[in-house]
Amino acid sequence: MKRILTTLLVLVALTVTAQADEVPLLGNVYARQTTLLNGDWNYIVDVQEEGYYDYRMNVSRWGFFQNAKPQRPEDLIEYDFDKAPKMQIPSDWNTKDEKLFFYEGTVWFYRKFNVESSKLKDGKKLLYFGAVNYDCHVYVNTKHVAHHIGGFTPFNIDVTDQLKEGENVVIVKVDNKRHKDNVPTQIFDWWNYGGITRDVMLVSVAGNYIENYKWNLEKADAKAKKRTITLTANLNKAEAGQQIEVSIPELKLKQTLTTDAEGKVSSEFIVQSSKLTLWSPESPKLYDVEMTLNGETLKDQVGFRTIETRGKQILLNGNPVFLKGISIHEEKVNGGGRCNSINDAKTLLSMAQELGCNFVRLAHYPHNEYMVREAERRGIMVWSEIPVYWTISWTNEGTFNNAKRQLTDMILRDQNRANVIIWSIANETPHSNERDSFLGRLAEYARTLDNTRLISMAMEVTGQSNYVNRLQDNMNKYVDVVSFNQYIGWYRDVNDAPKMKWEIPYEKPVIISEFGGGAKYGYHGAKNQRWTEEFQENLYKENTAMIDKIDGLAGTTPWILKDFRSPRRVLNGIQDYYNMKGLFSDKGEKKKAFYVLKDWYLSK
Ligand code: GCB
Repeated sequence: MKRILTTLLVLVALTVTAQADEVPLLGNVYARQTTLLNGDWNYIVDVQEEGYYDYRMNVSRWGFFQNAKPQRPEDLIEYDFDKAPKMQIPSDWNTKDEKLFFYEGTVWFYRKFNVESSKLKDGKKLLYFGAVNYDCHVYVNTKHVAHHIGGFTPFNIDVTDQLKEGENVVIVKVDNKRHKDNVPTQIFDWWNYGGITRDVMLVSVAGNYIENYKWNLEKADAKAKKRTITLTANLNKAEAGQQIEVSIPELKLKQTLTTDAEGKVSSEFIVQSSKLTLWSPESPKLYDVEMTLNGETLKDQVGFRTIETRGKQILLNGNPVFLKGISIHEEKVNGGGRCNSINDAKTLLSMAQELGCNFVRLAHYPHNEYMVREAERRGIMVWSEIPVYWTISWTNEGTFNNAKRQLTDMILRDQNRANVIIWSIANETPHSNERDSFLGRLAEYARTLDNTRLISMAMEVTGQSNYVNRLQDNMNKYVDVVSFNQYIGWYRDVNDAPKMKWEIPYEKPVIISEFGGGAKYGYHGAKNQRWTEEFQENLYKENTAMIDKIDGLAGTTPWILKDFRSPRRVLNGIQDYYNMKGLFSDKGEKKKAFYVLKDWYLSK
């Protein structure tokens, strides 16, 4: 009893004195001083969440996060992290433990790490998670430090006061159960990979640090002799009078900026047009940029380009560009599993480049930062998207806030990537006033965060009669680019693509954000035989010919680069829980349709 009391007192004292909070997202985390906490973590599968709720379903004070150990022989403690199996983090449990292949529920993760006393003296320590799918509670040395929802965006927690010299323990309860009010909602056509799916890091920052910043090249007339680069940046604190030295050495630009009362700076840099190499797929030029605060320098590599629309055209650096794209899920080749490394990014992007792409749609959620940065280095433009997918709970304010938070963190993480040209706010959502209001607010909010990029969403074809397809969507006024998915030749109108006409009554560029059909690699037959490579090949021939005639076509991202796992795809012998619409098989073999799209892109 005495011991319990003492523990309680200590707990109370800790809650009073030590603060731990999720803090606004750090930009450019990989350039900071970090210690990776990847590697082996112990895990406990907790089907009934007994590590969190007591047997009356109240949140238990004695949950697994206490990391309790028997102190006396007679003590009863029915879990032991140190004896639990290990899993390599980052990863997804579905492909790491075969018993968990279909599992959707709670898994606890645990690891110890050491902190040297010298490291605790100055500054702050932030615990950074690249992504955890979907809902997680984080505990440091038994203290609850964060509850985060949303499976594809990063978050960071100030754990400075929780850490101690020597051994520290972090425990994460991860729950990927589907819920109607979540984003995404209960149903979606991809594998619900659970776990700590991206890098985990302990980040050391000074007490005052540059939290985030945004570089941008102002639009200008093609003949402009000078160009303006803008920078805004903010500290973690609203502190005036702090000096930030900023430079782009290659352009010989240098300024010392002083923070205002909100801890912000903003400035303009004027550069001769002839000296500036713009970022483009042909020349993905990145400049080193440096920002120094109190002797500590934060470096990044930033590209300068403009993206805008003019009538039905998309203009990159003032010139019309055709987006030769492909949709991609964040899934590894050869058996699936979440991508989480630079090598995974290289594999998928090389496949896209073999196809002749200059553009990728990173569907249906923000992909990891390696992917976006690797695409930027290779000159591949990006459509980045949040998982507002299908039947979202449009009237639920919590759902809206969740979507808004995911949108915010997607933008805050990638706002300096020159290759990201489109923020997409939704995919194939059913029309209603409630949905228009939800998405309208989201689009307007996205513009307040970033008015330098294009906003779009994947719409659907609404009406057709006598082979005339019509796109009508009240969201047309909110988007810069009208994008829609269509499955002529697969879900509808097999053989009729050649007869189809399109009416898109908006003076905006058009992207066909999806088309395609399934085929099993190596399965051959007549072109009207479903699932054969020939069927898919013919579908691609007919679809590319059809969409070529669409007025204002500015690009396309067919569905999809490679076959991917989906629990909705149950046809034995053909699908076996894979969506087979890939141009590559899961093993990376090219199907016949690959060459059709490649040739079409070559002609563009
Ligand atoms: C769609 C969805 C995508 C699906 C695809 C399909 O329209 O946007 O997530 O996977 O169709 O294969 O049916």
